[in-house]
Amino acid sequence: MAELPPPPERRWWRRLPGRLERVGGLGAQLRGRFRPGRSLGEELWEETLELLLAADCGAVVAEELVEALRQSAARERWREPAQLLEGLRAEMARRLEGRERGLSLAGDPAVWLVVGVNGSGKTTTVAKLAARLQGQGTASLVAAADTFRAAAGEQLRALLGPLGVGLVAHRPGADPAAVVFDALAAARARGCQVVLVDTAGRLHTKQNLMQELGKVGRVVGSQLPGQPAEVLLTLDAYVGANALSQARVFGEVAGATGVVLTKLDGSARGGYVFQVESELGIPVKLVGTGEGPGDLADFEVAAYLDALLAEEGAPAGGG
Ligand SMILES: Nc1nc2c(ncn2[C@@H]2O[C@H](COP(=O)(O)OP(=O)(O)OP(=O)(O)O)[C@@H](O)[C@H]2O)c(=O)[nH]1
Ligand SMILES: [Mg+2]
Repeated sequence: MAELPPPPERRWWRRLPGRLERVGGLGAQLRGRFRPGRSLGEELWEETLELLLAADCGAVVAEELVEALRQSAARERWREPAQLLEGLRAEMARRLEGRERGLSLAGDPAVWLVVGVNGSGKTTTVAKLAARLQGQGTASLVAAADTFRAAAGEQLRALLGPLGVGLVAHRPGADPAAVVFDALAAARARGCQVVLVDTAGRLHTKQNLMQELGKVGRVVGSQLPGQPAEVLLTLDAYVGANALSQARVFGEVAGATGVVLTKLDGSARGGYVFQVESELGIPVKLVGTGEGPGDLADFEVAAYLDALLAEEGAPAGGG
């Protein structure tokens, strides 16, 4: 019997010891600036803006947050800088809350497409999702639709083998749409509830990308109206802002419904979630915190803001 991954820990940042210094750093630094007795003036707004920029919130979001804070301070007649931290948290929460972050299981089966630039963590995420679904007692099947990279099928076989999750793969160079077609038929025959589709990241041109993803999407839609239920865009947190424009192309072409922020364990981009959501307009649904099958967690707004604005480092205790 395959060994199941450990249950995902609710508070994902606690699995990143020493990695999210800047996450904790922002809270500590804001507290340093919001000292009792300081006047709520230009200097303080400038400093707040700089800290938000340094935390990777992105210029647009950082300016909007400071502007909202400035207006709240005037409207509510705040006198004490300590009130700003509460106000900033509320503004941040307002931006992040109310977005659908759950993964849709609608469909018979539900099809989840995983797309993204090369090396961003697509194949690993597919395996993590298969492990998670299996842990929940949901049968899934994986379609190896990255036929572009010769070793992609082998990589999936190695990751899925220990889990005992089924894989549909064709020869390298085969038509990805044909792989998906076969996988859908196999999933229905076996009564699988979810089909996970791994796609290629290394495509030469946007034209090529459009054609290939378009064809995969058409096959899914014609076989199963209303599908795919999810199109998940993997985004490497480590590469930061440089990756966003490239990722946006994938997201737009594929019609992404959610972002998987991968490799968060290797980066310390505290405010990056704001930048991602504002630049891509797609909610972050999952975070990748390692290479193992269990290293995938739901993105939770309250937990994230707790960590981001914590007094120092990642908060200890609690579960
Ligand atoms: N530390 C860490 N490594 C990760 C994470 N997700 C993926 N990786 C690693 O990143 C590398 C690339 O991951 P893949 O899943 O192969 O990426 P991909 O998008 O499928 O790559 P291509 O198919 O070549 O486009 C691998 O070494 C993974 O183990 C994560 O959340 N944390
Ligand atoms: Mg891959």
